[in-house]
Amino acid sequence: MLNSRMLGVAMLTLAAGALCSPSFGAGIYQIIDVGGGFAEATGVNNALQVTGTSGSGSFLWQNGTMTNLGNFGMDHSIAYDINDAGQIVGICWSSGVPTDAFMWTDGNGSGTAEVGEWLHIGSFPGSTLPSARAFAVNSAGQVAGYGAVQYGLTHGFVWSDLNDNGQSDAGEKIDLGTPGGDFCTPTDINDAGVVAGYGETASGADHGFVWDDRDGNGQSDAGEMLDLGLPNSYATAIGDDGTVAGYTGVPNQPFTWKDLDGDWEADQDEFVFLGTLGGLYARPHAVNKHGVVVGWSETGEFVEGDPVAHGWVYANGVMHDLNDLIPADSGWVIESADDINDSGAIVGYGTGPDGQRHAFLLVPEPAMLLLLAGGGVVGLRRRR
Ligand SMILES: [Ca+2]
Ligand SMILES: [Ca+2]
Ligand SMILES: [Ca+2]
Ligand SMILES: [Ca+2]
Repeated sequence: MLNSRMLGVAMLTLAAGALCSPSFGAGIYQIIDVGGGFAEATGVNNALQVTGTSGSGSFLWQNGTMTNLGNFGMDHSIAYDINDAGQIVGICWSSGVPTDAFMWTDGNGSGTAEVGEWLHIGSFPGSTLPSARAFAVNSAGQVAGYGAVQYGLTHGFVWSDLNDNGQSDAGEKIDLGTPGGDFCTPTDINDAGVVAGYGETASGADHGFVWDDRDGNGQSDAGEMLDLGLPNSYATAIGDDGTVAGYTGVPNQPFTWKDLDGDWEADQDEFVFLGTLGGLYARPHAVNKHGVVVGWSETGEFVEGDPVAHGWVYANGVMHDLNDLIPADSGWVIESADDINDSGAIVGYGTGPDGQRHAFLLVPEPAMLLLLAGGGVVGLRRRR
């Protein structure tokens, strides 16, 4: 006889089996080809607009169509992020011109980039090396990046168009400085304006950090940049729930951290180490408001001496190889997951059925939504 507990286990096993069985649509993510041309998708927002870069420049993908946005007044560009308003940020450059950070806003709603719709953020007033980079934009239009102050010294910044004139003006950057050394690289900013990143400490080590304008004065003050304390570490993403994702370099360990006790200190028991897909190296790239993380990992396998890498999603304490969660006959190999939105849609790049690099969008089946929201499905079984 099954007792009630055993029955519960049996039912959960059934639920887990249903998620992975061929009868369940042969996978729990639908995979959409965003485009080829050596494309990589780096950002997806809650409206399922996707940005990234292909051989011909930055792109916006929406409603099944990839549109080339060009390079925002320069010869080359890389798009890194898109917010819920469809604003895209990244970097652009031409030979002989310092790399600059751009933000594009589709002012006329055409879905294409016209002159006057992009701005270059630039470095700090008085910088002797006017180069800047932007890596993330939140729903309020706050951009996280860094600017060169002089050769060999970069400061992190949070920029926003405070006077709403469509240009970057003096006084619109919060200068985050550095963690004590010569560089600071903010990598992400959440909708509360909290920044994750990494930089050099006074002793010359690389440390992951979190920055928050805790007193709300629009400036970076003492105590507002929190060193995560892990040696040789890099924070790469922050979710709207405050979950920070990052990794340590040697030995490589991807992690999450969240200030569970709210004391603005990185306590040891607040770190979760995520492991890898079996290889030596893994990196998280994004985390959504539910604390679900996506990234890249070596699998431990090698092809012609080169390590094989797959994209993954980490939810409810388990790192899943995304290749186990798509239809088995899709013809795709998912090599990296670069962003995830709040409903669990994931973008990145992989090898498509034609053997070329393509950008992809994974849209979760309803059961996956339930899992990612922590809504009662506890057992998601690996198929191998
Ligand atoms: Ca336009
Ligand atoms: Ca302005
Ligand atoms: Ca402050
Ligand atoms: Ca704490």
